[in-house]
Amino acid sequence: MKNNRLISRRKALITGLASVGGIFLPGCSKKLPPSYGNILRMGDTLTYAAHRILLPGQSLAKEYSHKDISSFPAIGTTDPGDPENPDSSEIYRNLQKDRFADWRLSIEGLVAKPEPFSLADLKRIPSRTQITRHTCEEGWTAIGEWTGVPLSRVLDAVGILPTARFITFYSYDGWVDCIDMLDALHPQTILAYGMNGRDLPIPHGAPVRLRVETQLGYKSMKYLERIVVEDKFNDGGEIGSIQLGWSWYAGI
Ligand SMILES: Nc1nc2c(c(=O)[nH]1)N[C@H]1C(S)=C(S)[C@@H](COP(=O)(O)O)O[C@H]1N2
Ligand SMILES: [Mo]
Repeated sequence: MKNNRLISRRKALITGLASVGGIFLPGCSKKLPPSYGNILRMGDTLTYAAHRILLPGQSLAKEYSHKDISSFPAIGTTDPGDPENPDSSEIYRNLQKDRFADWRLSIEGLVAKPEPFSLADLKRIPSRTQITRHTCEEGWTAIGEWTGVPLSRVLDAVGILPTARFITFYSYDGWVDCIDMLDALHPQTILAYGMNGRDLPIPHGAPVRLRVETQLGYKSMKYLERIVVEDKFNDGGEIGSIQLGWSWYAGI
C-alpha cells in the first residue's frame, strides 16, 4: 500500500518534471535522461530541473585570484600509459613518447564537419584562463588555474547540427561521460591544456582534459580521446559509471 503510493507519487513527480521541462527546457522535455529506476537517483533529475529553472543558463562559477591557488591532488587515473594500471592504454603510452605531437581529438556525431584537432589546432583558437574551485564527490576541494579553449568555440568550428542536445566524452583510460548542451556551451566549460601556467601534467589529464565548473569533479574528464555530439543522453552503457549509481547530473 505504502509502496504503491510511493510509486504513484514518483510517477506523478516524473510527469510533473517532464512538463516543467516542456515549459522551461525547450527541446529537452522528451529528452530528459532516465532516472535509472532508483528512487535515490530521482534527486539527479530534481537537481537538474532546479538548476535549469533557477540558474540563468550562463551564470558563472566563482573565479578566484592567484593567491587562492592551493595544492591539488591527482585522483583516479594518474597515468593511463602506466602498464601497471589495469586501464592502461598502449596508444596513450605511444603518444606520451612524442609529448603528444600525434595526439588528435576527434569530434564526431551531429556535426557538419567532423574534424580531428591537434594540440596546436586547439591552441590556435582564442583561449580562456580561469581560477576555479574543484569539488570532488569524495569530499575534498582544491583551487587551480586552468587554461584552454572554450568547448563552445570548438563546437562552432565543427558546426553542430540543430538536433544536437548532449555531448559525450571518451578518455584514454576508458572513462565515458556526457553533459547537456547548456553546460557544453557554458563560457567556463573548456578543453584545458594548461594548469597553473604550465602544460597540463599527466596526473591531471594531459594533454587535454575537460573542465566543467558547473558540476562535481568527476564530470571534468581527463585524458580526452574523442567527443561525440548526440541527440540524447549517453550513459556510456556497460563502461559508463551511471549504471553503477553515479549521478548523470552532478550540478553544484
Ligand atoms: N579520464 C578520467 N577522468 C577523470 C577521472 C579519472 O579517473 N579518469 N577522475 C575524476 C575525478 S573523480 C576527479 S575528482 C577529477 C580529479 O582530477 P585531478 O586528478 O586533476 O585532481 O578528475 C575526474 N576525471
Ligand atoms: Mo572526484
